[in-house]
Amino acid sequence: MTARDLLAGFERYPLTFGPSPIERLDRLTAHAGGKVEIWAKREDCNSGLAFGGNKVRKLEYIVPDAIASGADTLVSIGGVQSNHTRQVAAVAAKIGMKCRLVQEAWVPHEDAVYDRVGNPMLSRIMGADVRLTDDGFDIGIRKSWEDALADVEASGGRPYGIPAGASVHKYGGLGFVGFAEEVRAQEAELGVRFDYVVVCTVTGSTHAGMVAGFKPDGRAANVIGIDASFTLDQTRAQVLDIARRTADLIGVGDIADSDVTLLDGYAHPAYGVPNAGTLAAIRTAARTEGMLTDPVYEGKSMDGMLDLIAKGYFPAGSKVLYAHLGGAPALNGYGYTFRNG
Ligand code: 5PA
Repeated sequence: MTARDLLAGFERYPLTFGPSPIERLDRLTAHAGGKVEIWAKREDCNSGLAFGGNKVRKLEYIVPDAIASGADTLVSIGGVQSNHTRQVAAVAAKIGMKCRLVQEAWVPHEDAVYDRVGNPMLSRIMGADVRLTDDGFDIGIRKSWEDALADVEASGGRPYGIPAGASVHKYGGLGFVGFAEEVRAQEAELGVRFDYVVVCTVTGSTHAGMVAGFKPDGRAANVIGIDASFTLDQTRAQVLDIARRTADLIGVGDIADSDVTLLDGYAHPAYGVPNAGTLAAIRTAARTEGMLTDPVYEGKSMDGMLDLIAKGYFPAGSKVLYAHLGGAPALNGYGYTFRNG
């Protein structure tokens, strides 16, 4: 089976530059002891749409359905500094739709300007109707989002709903099946084979898409999810569910519980709140590679990867591919934390 066959039956609306680059992180590799090679696949620069990120890749397979539905407004949801909602705002602008965003109070934050900078600011600039609510963190289907859909409809609009992280959407997992296909093609070009992929997991469809996409070559369980939700059981159940539905869609057979590797220990003390390990990892990646990661997601998966390397989780000689999923705009909401660098 050629890699591209997995998504042959699905329409894709191009929003990315093409395959995202893969690079070897030599200084980070040396910093981490040199026994394990660290590479990165840069979803954080996958598109010219408002800094890109993992949601742009997912939305490529959702936009055709949105257009076919006759909708005129994309309606989505996330925390105040959601990267996902910023990417939905960018995509709405790009395809000429309106955008209504619910930004829930998922994170207890310190910075007074938290809701004025970074992602919500970018979404406002792109014309989205940004509404803040007081509801707390939850990756499931939210009443505030259903209310927003009803509200758009009541005011004469034609809403198209995209749930948190575009995850619990029938096509939410397809984008990261495409990631797996790209990796296989790039491995052939580069003459390398990655033993592990490290990914930050919260609403689940990034990880789930990879599980389905790597299932045919036996690498599903080598996708190492680092939980950043701090609601591990709910996230694990959601990853499994999306992986199974996505595997069904693309016809790659059954997903076993053991195909999902989701590790605990790096999300504390709460979703969106960095711990000392998160901050150290952010500074390490920035100071060795000039690569920016954020306190909510990628800093946590970077911490997880570096800690696992230090503990000998990956056998010596392994090639580890860090999936950099974006998120740096949220750094602006953490100015106090980084006031001294
Ligand atoms: C996000 C998600 P999943 O939600 O698909 O598991 O991806 C986790 C993730 N890295 C990893 C970055 C930079 C992310 O933005 N962000 C959400 C958001 O609202 O931004 C969906 C939670």
